[in-house]
Amino acid sequence: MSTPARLTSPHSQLVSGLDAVGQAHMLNFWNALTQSQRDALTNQVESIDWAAMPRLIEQYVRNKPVFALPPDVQPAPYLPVDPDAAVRPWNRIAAKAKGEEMLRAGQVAAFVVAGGQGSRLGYEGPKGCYPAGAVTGKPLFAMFADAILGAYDRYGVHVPWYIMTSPLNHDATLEFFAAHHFFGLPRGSVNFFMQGVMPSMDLSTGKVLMCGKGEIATNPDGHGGSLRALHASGSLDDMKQRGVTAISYFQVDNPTVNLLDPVFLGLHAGAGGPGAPSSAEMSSKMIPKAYAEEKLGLFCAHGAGPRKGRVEIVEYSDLPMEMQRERLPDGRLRFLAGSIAVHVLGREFVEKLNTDAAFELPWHRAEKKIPCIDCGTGELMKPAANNGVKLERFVFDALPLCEQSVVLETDRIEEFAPIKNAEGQDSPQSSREIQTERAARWLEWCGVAVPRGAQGRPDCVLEISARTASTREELKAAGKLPRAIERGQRLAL
Ligand code: UD2
Repeated sequence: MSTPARLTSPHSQLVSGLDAVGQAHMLNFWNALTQSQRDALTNQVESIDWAAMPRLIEQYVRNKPVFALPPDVQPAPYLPVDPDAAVRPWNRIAAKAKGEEMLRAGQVAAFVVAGGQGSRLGYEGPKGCYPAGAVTGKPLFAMFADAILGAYDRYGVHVPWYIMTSPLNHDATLEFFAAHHFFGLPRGSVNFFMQGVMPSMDLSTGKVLMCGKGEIATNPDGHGGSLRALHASGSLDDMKQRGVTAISYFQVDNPTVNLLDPVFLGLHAGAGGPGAPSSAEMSSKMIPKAYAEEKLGLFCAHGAGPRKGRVEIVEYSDLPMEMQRERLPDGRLRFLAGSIAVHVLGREFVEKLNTDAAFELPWHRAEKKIPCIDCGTGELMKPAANNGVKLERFVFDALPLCEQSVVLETDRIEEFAPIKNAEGQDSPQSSREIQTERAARWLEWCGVAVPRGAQGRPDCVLEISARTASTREELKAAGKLPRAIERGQRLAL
């Protein structure tokens, strides 16, 4: 990555540097600021790569870049959830054995991206603190900690956990972990680091917005910022010292994610897949989209061009709707594979990106309502309509840079119960229902009777901690199961 050109104090240099890029309005209230406010603003200004800003503003704020689809875009091939399927069968036993070997050897790290703003849910505070357990109301972070503790019980290794925060929620996240005694995890195996931020810009002028007289309005630079932040924070070096080769990446909003899945890890490492075994650089899980309009990124492949055959996730808003509605002769959606934002990143792959001077992920533009001050009067404004642009990078834009990439199908009920919205789809309520349905299926598979209502839905509320089991086989092995669940019962195992 190229070294960003940053401005340095003293004040006169800040003024001339910002003036040169048309952003001197940020210092309009300098004389009214206290010394500590001036220092804070100076630090903020110095942390931004101003040399890059005029080009970004021209490209993404004053203009709306048109998304370029991969040439001759095709649906990406994937390994089916059933390893014995007729198309692309694979060897589950070999993949699982390899993944378990990696876990036992301490070669796997867990990595959650938790720096987002979580504005859709309307929850104050870091999303990982949200009470998500269907029965226990456990916070999301505690549910992930359970999975890591479960891996210790099974493989005898403390899997190191890396948590990416942002300046919006870093301190609150650390306080939450401290208050909960790191959920029983050894302190030395939990690592926090902050992602970068980008200034938010005025939609019509491209001027940087100020959220106070001495503060720039910023937004986290997207989960794609993690690829740089893993390096800049020293986390990659730390992983290398620990012998980590595979980074298990997941989002903070999904309580049923199987975050240390040996089968997926083994496939990523080249075991059990079709063809010659060779380790992938970045792998992904997908679920079949429930309907054409479902808001999931879509696994596509380059059908032509220099990256022919490579995988790329195209965001649902970027793939034309008529393509999303295309059907195969058997009635299935042609672009079926939706992303649940679960990946394995090769540690060496992320290192390679960070040492490549030409590496840069694209920016994505989003129009937002951003509270800010009027830089003439200093008055605070709460916009009723979108007034600003925020720029973010997406981690999955690294996929087309991979020569080898595994896409594995999974079952929606097994590992996708995200909490994104306050109500309706992907809400706390829908997540509790999926957690219960998954637990019901596992229990029934183990021979436990589960009461179901008229529409076949479980007539009870169930939650299985990932410490108890992360698969139905582990649940059976855990034993001590009831013979039947009572109607209306709330049971956490
Ligand atoms: C994401 C995917 C979508 C689909 C879906 C599955 C994008 C753009 N879209 O949609 O294709 O796969 O997930 O659940 O990713 N985050 C940070 N820092 C940031 C921004 C986000 O850590 O600067 C984290 C955030 O805390 C969360 C995750 O990234 O864990 C997802 O972010 P989102 O809510 O912006 O993405 P979403 O749910 O719209």
